[in-house]
Amino acid sequence: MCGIVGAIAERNVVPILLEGLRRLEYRGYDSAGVALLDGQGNLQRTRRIGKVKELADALQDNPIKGVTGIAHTRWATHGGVTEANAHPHFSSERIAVVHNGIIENYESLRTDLTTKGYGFTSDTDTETIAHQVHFELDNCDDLLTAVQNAVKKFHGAYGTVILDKNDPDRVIVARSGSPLVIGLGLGENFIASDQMALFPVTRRFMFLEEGDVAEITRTSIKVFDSAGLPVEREVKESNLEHDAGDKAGYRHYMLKEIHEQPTVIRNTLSGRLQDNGISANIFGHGADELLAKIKHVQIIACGTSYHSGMTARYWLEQYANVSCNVEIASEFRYRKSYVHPNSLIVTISQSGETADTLAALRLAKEQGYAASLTICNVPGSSLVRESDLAFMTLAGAEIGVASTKAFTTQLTGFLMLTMALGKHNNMSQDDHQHIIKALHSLPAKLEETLQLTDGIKALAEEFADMHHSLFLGRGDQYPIAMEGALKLKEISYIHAEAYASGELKHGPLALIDDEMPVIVVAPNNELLEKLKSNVEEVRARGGIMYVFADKEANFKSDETMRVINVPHCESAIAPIVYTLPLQLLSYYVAVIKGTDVDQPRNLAKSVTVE
Ligand code: HGA
Repeated sequence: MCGIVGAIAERNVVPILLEGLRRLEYRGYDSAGVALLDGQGNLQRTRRIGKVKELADALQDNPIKGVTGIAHTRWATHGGVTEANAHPHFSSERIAVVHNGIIENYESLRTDLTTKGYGFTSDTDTETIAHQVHFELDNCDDLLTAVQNAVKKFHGAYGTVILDKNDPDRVIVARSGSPLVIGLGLGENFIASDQMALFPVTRRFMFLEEGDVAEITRTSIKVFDSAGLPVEREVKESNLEHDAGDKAGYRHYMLKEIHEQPTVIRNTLSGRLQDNGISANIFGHGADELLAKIKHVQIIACGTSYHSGMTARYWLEQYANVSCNVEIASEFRYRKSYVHPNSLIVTISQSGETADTLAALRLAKEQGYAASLTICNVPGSSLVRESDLAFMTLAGAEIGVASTKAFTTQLTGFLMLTMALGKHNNMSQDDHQHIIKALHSLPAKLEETLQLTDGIKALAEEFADMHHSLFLGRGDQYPIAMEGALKLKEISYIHAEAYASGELKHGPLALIDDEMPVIVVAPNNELLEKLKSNVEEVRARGGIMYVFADKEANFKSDETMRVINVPHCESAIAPIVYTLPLQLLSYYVAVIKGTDVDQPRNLAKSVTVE
């Protein structure tokens, strides 16, 4: 989503800001801009609709320089995609602001500020920040105090960086609900919405906490908490890898990431899965004692991560004998829910910054859960910092907006969590051994599954002209069907719905005709016969089916059904194995349709607004 980069230095910061924006650009955005203070107290700005390249080209044609600057990539929430709505926003050519988040009470603030004589030049909520700070500044004459006073008026979420042309030796940053990190340099300091933006200039970071306001100069950082009291925030060294520039010869990041799955799952298992199981400390210090009390699991997530939680519910109840609920974070956070005794709250997020999931975790922490655990791909992210326990998926940087390897590593983590909880809840030895064996076989099984690529490419040709599709699965393959449908929607823009196949006759059968392809995931499990009956129901109504099936399931291709045999695997890992062909199908359909696979329209990665 929105990316923020800021710098205060002695050198020209434009290259640092542009490189920072480039490093965040894979997340998807619609416009970009930069504002700079030069040594002579001049405030200048350049903004462009489109990619960072448009902004970089504009800056090359009409260079501006500065030693202090803020830059932004925007994913519009309030106000259309126009240059006037792109950040940074100004108040009277004096105050400059970039912002990630939503100021929910912007309408009343705007009315109030307009009455006070501030002229608005954009439709954004963000512009109210600039004018409110300006107004406060006129009353107190100190930028830090002005920002501290201004943020008290904001409802909603913000990560914001503010410059004052008349106070060029410092920038003020504030954070509530949206991520912001300060990067420490030598005689220069930096700000970003994600540490990755700053890796070329520093590896030392200070993560701001909720409600913090900080004053940053070239040589100092002073942080104040929400009560305005000075606080120390720890400085951490980051050893995260990030090379967004490298597609390793693949045409898209998404394809690279699909093919990386055997390796990243091997990494995720390595040192964690032993011959006789796992040690609970892979979830963090003291995990075994915390997990020993757990009798119920509440999973909270959004999008693809929600589907991994849905899958985990089948495992936790079947193998670990703990009850489990799964809920979408944006629903959970706005309703009163019942907290079961001895409940573990589990959040799932690739970025660890998903706004709704983070808000749901914060709410849950006030509700009496026994402990919190996050399954996350980014060390040091807000969810990791704010949870009691964390399982780090070692998927590496995921650049494609449509999640692939983050999903399958999350599922891998859930199988290990199933063992850790099952240990305290009478999990059978057979089930324990089955999961261990299944996990050991997983990377090789995924390598074998990727060999299906050519068959799937051919199949994708038949899909590209379709406008709708139906995905069917039963049991733990139902969430995999949901994930398959989501992938197709996200990157090929084909309408796709997923149903638990037992639901067909309760409505969706009415949709079946030869223009509605039906994709079925059918491993050889105890629900196979039931699934076969559902397939016959579709066939009887003239539907065209594409069945991903275990060879031993005995599906045969004919004029109404194309069968793609997926390698036989242990049942515990079947949801992970069957995910890959569906990812490949979406990918090749999107390539044939010519969509922007890595940055699909209207979407963004790391969903930091609610
Ligand atoms: N509300 C602001 C910023 C949006 C944002 O943070 N997107 O990720 C705007 O619409 O410009």
